Amino acid sequence: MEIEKISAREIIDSRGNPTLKIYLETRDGEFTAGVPSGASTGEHEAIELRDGGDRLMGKGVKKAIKKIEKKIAPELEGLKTYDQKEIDKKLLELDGTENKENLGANSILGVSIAACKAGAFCNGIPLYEYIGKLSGSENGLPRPLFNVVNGGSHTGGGVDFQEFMISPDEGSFKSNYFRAAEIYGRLGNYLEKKNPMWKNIGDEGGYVPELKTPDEVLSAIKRVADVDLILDVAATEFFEEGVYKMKTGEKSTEEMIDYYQELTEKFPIIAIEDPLEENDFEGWSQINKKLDQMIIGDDLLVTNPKKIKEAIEKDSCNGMILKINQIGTITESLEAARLAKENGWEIIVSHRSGETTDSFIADFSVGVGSGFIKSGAPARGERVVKYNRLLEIEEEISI
Ligand code: 2PG
Ligand code: MG
Repeated sequence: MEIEKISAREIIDSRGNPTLKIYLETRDGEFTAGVPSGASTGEHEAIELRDGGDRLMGKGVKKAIKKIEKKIAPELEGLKTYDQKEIDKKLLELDGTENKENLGANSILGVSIAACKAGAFCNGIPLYEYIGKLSGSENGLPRPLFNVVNGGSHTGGGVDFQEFMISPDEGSFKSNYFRAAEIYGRLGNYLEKKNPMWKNIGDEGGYVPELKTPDEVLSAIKRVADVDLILDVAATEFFEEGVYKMKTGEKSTEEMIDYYQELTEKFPIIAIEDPLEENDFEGWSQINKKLDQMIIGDDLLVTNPKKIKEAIEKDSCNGMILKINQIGTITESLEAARLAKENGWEIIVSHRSGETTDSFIADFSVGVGSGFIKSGAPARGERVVKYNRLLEIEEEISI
């Protein structure tokens, strides 16, 4: 099955920003992909191509569409859809830059995902199974992490830490998902009683209560459920002039580490993502040594094999966030997963705060056999479409 035509259109994402939808046509059907976009993006992520200027606040993707239709399509049309490596290699060659600024990681990723879906179809197997074959991993259902309180740059004026996640551990994916939805509902009722405005939500569907400190948020969650907790601090977002500037005052790196230790003694926290800023590999090594919790690199690693190798050498973390749009192609994402696994790290496949209703990452997480997935709250269409797809996969796999 060959690629006959590739085109793209500008659509709107879950945050109201323009993004790309890609259409890849073959003789046997059309395959589409929606491209996600972050807010708390890492400095070293691959570059999204946006139009600039005034239209749509500079965020339009017409330039990216032009690159897809004029540069990428003519080179890829005629290639076999089952050759993901070859397709991704061609995309990298065409771009020719280190950070994908020429074609844009958004253009490249959309085409790479659509080709992957076509590849699964022409092999006559489910997408997760096909990704499993590409990655050489055993398929497995991930344990979900649900973001129930939003903060940082996913809110207007929320608490400093960006994400407060819960992760029921009751066995099946379905039981964890449904339990999380129940806790989410109970937490909403609890917060609403304190103040109806506190039930309002942020970019990833979690509540945004007007609480000042992470302790207060964690205490509120603890009031409604005894459940494992995960933080995404996204610390780079409030790191300024060598210190962490929070609403409650400033902290040095050492003080931040002590603060995390205190929090882990008070609450059942199993993992902390981006506890320190994205360039401080040494500070990360200290916290990784000091705490027993999983220390997860997101902005630190940006799903980039080079950064992952540096973190492995310095022992800066023991887990990584895997975001396909941080690096840009499926093949490179699989390489990142392979490196992490080889080193015994945990992998959390992740959505972005700006999402579409494409459920690709659900299949991707099962395919690479990641231990975890995070896709926001157990609420809002663009979040639950991934979790709901995992329900289907779980049922399919268990037959
Ligand atoms: C993160 C992500 C997703 P964003 O920091 O992990 O939750 O946020 O997409 O804004 O980078
Ligand atoms: Mg993060």
